Amino acid sequence: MSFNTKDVVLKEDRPKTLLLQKHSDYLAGYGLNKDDYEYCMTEHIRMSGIYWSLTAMELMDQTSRMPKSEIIEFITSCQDTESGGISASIGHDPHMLYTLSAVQVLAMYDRMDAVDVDGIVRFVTSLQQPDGSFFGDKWGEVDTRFSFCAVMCLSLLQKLEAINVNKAVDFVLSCMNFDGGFGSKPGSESHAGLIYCCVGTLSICKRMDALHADELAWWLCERQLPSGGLNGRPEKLPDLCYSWWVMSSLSMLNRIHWVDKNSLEEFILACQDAETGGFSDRPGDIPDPFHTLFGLAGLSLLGNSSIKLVNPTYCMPQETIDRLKLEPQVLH
Ligand code: GRG
Ligand code: ZN
Repeated sequence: MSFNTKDVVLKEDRPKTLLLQKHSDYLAGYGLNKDDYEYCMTEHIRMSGIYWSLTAMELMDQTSRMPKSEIIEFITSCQDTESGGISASIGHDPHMLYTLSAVQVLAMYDRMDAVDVDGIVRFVTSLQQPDGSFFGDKWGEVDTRFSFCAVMCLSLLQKLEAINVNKAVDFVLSCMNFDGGFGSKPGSESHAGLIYCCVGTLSICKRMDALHADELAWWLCERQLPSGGLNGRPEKLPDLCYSWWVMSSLSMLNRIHWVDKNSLEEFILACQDAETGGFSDRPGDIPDPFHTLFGLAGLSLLGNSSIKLVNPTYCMPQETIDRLKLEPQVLH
């Protein structure tokens, strides 16, 4: 029997240095033409798109290139007066995911006054269930992503006590698997993206003691492939965004050195588009703002000094987390 590892091969002519100016130009130009095909096709995730772009610009110290007043006005228009929640775009339904993205953006801009904060707290608390889990919106899908969005959102508003934190933690712990990892709900397969959400929830709720740190970190570092890139679960291809989901989790676990940093850095740099700027999921693919943020944030975690320090729990600049006096827990 033979095993065929799913992986990519890095080409000799790949980008090997960080193309910061190109990435800043790429994000500054994104959405300037509102009729652009890609821009139209991403309307349903616009609020998160703004969070990805603004955070990436913050990490590059290029925030002034983003249209601040237009963004704040957009967020205000996306809040639903009835439920208090925030939607991805004007006229869309409010959802936990976009409520979090909006709050993250307002936290970075220090403009929480632009929304009805009590409304947001009402929306998030209304979605907690008797078992401690959270719905994403009124339609009732349960996922550990929404637990994370809820606690991150409320902590940024300094209102974490508005929910039952103990029950929120109990639900997340009920999603822990035999391998130390976590899935989207009890019994679901471990997945690096959801591990980030669950470890992040425990970090904000200061319950990192409940993790099986060595087992979990072992599963996470096994995500590294010969190319240096990381996959999200066994037998899958590497994808740049796992440089965030896996490395931020390892960073909260204080075990980032369990991964080979040099080969991961080479993989991340190879995911840059040297012509258009921006990062893609794998070398040679089309770039997007989502992978651009996680490429830069991943390099920040690896210690790249030309990028600002990112907070591994919040995926926001450390300086914003310090200004808000938040102290998410990390293992020592
Ligand atoms: C503040 C950064 C931040 C996030 C907010 C929404 C959220 C909280 C986290 C999402 C975590 C997550 C589930 C990430 C995974 C994204 C992804 C690449 C999904 C694709 O999954 P599969 O299984 O792909 O289709 P693979 O890589 O397994 O083939
Ligand atoms: Zn990805």
